[in-house]
Amino acid sequence: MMAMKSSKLRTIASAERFNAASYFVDRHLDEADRDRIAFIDDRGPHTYLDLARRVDRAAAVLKECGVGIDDRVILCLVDSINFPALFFGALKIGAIPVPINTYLAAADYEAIVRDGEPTTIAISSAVVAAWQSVLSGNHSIRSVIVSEGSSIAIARGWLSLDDFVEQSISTIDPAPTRAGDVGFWLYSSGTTGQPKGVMHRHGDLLHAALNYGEGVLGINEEDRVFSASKMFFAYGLGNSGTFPLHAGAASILMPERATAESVVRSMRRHQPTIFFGVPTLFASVLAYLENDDAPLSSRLRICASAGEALPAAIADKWRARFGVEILDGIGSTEALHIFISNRPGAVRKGSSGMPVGGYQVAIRSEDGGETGVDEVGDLWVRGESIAAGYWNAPQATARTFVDGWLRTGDKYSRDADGFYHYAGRADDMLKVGGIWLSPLEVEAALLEHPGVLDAAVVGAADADSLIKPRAFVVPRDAADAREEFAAALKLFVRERLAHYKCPRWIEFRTELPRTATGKLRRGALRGES
Ligand code: 3UK
Repeated sequence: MMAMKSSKLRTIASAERFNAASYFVDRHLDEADRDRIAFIDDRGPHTYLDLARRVDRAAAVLKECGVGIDDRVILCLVDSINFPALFFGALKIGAIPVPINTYLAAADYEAIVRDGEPTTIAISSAVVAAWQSVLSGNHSIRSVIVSEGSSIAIARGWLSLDDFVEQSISTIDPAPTRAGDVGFWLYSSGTTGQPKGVMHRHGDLLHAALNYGEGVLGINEEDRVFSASKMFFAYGLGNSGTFPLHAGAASILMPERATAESVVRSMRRHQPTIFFGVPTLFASVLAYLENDDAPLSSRLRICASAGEALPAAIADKWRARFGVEILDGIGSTEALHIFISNRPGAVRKGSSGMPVGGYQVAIRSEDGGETGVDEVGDLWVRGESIAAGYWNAPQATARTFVDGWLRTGDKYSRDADGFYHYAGRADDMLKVGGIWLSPLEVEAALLEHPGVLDAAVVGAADADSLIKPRAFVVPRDAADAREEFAAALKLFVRERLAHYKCPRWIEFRTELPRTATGKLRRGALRGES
């Protein structure tokens, strides 16, 4: 299976006809591979043969819905075998799968549908309620597929994927796509806070798997990987999907939300060799197991972290407790995956590591020249997995994708030994638990409360040096500046926005620092202790 050399694969991924479903799934249909385990989910293990059949059935369902080449298919799915089935099923017929976050609110889904104009959506039963109001309005969606649970589907006249899986169908021929054809989108709210469809090519999936999955982690057939980050994130899509499929390894999928409890349970049960997380999760697992000495997985050989900077103290504690180092690396939805990373056995704590093979990295000063040692500048990256651009946003595309380079929006410095160090964002966006958070969105939610006159949100470090949202609120009635009102406001935000967007701390002020022109001075609030 691994006989083909990387250099040959790189050529395939850049020139010839290439359909990601043929490569990642159907390539494993020879006798030596097909009975190996590809995924383990709540229903048990699924072989590579089973995966290929499910991909073909998902492709057949999509065709039945009238989905054709370049039609967008939104996937709002919890992690299970049905995710790769629909993702690769859509890619196989030349349609554009668009995985989206299952934790968003109805208004977010509505904005994405308006922007991307999908003809079909596939949703998990767990998110049906959030989609209800979107589907009752005006939209481009002609068909709804429910991933699991046929009774919900029957009641609403939707299709049930599980019912199709029981039927036998003939194999589906892959659409004659090329590596450079756009294959899928991922919505990201980086930079502006407005979600934008990041358009990736079929070949980008293979490049990320070669560069990081194989090049840095050396994932192989013996590995069993587990990612706490879900497949609808670029991070999880590589970790749980394309990396193990590239290597012929097995991948553990967990439908529940990743909490310390669910992650520990899953690791102890399935014994992964590689674990992917975000700093917040590593910290919460350490806290959760404070009085529990049992191992997580006796086979664990590598842990990887991304999404936000990994504080050295968490890496130290993790290594002392589990005997495995955490490799911090920076990636982005636009780059598809990690492009600067620490290497096994050569970790520089507190740094993001060194450029991953296949990527060129530059730190530029204001005048566009490259910065010197230890000097902070703007991080740019170039490489073959980088997106083709944003859907329907030419100005944002022109700002971010310049002369083949991607502007990350991150501030970075490089030390004398060549290690890269994160130095914050160039904009006001926050990464909380590895996920984008726009302060403006949380401020807008707070301002919807009739008792709030003014509000500002900035990032503040918690006891683990991890950034969480901190809100400053000017109450309409000064007598409201009390703990009860703060608790009520948190509840108010939690009802409107995804759970991770709720402020960790709310503090009351009589006014907020603003410039002469009325612009909020977030910098001043960031410095407040
Ligand atoms: C920040 C980091 C410091 C940074 C991602 C791995 O996070 C991912 O993608 P997003 O589009 O966000 C990208 C932004 O997140 N960031 C990510 N990793 C680190 N900052 N240290 C890190 N290790 O601001 C970056 O621009 O959500 C991560 C793989 C695929 C991904 N999409």
